[in-house]
Amino acid sequence: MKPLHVFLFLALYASWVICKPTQEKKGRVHHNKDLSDHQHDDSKDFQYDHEAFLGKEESKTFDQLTPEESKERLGKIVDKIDSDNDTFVTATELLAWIKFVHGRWVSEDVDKQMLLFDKNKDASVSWEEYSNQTYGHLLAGEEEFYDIQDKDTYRKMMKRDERRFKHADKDGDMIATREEFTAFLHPEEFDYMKDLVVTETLEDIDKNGDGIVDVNEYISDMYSAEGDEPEPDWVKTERKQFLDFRDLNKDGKMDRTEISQWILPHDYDHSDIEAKHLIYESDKDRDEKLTKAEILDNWNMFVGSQATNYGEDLTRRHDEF
Ligand SMILES: *[C@@H]1O[C@H](CO)[C@@H](O)[C@H](O)[C@H]1NC(C)=O
Ligand SMILES: *[C@@H]1O[C@H](CO)[C@@H](O)[C@H](O)[C@H]1NC(C)=O
Ligand SMILES: [Ca+2]
Ligand SMILES: [Ca+2]
Repeated sequence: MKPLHVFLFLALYASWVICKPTQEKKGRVHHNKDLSDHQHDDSKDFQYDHEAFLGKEESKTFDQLTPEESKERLGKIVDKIDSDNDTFVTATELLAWIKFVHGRWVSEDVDKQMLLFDKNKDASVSWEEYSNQTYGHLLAGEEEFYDIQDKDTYRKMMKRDERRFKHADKDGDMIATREEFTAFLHPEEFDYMKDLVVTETLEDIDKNGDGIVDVNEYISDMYSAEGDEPEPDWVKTERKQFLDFRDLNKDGKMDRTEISQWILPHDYDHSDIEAKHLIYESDKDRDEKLTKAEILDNWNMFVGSQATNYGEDLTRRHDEF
C-alpha cells in the first residue's frame, strides 16, 4: 500500500471501529459458510478443529487452561455429545454437536449486534436504527472527513447493506426481527439469501462488470503483482484450481451457478466433513466411533491450551534445525 492509502485506511478505520458496515466486518466475500476463519491445516496447528469443536469464543477460553484443566473440561463435553449415553461418540452425535456449536456462535453474535443496534429496545432493528449508526456521518452530510472517493465507497456500501437488509426483511416493513436481522448479518446461513450472496460476490470480483468471473479477475481478488516479481507458486496453483474446480462447464469463466457452487456448495457440508475428520484422526480401534479415552488421547486436536501450543512451537523449531 502506498503511504496515502495507509493513512486513509487508518483514519477511516479509526472512525468506524464501533459500527462498521457488514461487508467490512465480515470480510467482503463469504467464502464458504465455514466453521472457522483459520486455515484447516493440521500439520501447522489445530486452530480450525478447536474452533469447529468449541466455537470461536470457547476456544479462546481453552487456550488459557492448563492441559489438565483442558482435558477435564473436554471429558464433560464428551458426556454431553454422547446424547444416547452409550459411552460412544458417533459421527452423527459429533455432527449434531458441531452444528450446535456453530449455531450458538451465530446466535451469540446476533445478540451482541442487537444490543448495539436496537436502540429503542423493541427486539428488532429498523433500517433507520442500523443505517444511522453505521452510516451516520454519511447521512448527516458531514463533509470534512471524507475525500470524494471515500464518500463514494461508503455510499456504495450503504446501498449494498440496504439491498441486503431489504432482502432479509421478509415482510418488507424495513424493520428486521431477530430472525431477519440474523439473515442480514449471516446471509450464508439462509437459503433465501443465497442468490444475494452470489450477487455480492460476483460484484466484488467481476471488475469489468460483464456478469462473469474470468481467471484473471479470480486471481486479482486474492493477489496483485508487485512490480516485476514472478507469480508465486500458490498463485499458479490457484489458476489451476480455477480451471480444474471452479470452472465446472469448462468455458474458461465462472458464472453464477459456478460461483454459488464455490462459495455455498450444496454437496459439501463443513460440519459433516469435520465430524468425520475428528473421528478418523482419533479412532484407534477403527470401529468408527469414539470412546472418551480415544478422545482424551487425542485431546490436542479437539481443544487446546497455551502450554500445548508452546510445545508445538518447540517441536517445529526443532524440526527446522
Ligand atoms: C443421558 O444422560 C443425561 C444426563 O444424565 C440425561 O439428561 C439424558 O436424558 C440421557 N439421555 C438418554 C437418551 O438417556
Ligand atoms: C436517525 O437520525 C436522525 C437524524 O439524526 C434522527 O432524527 C432519528 O431519530 C434517528 N433515528 C433513529 C431510529 O435513531
Ligand atoms: Ca453415543
Ligand atoms: Ca468479468
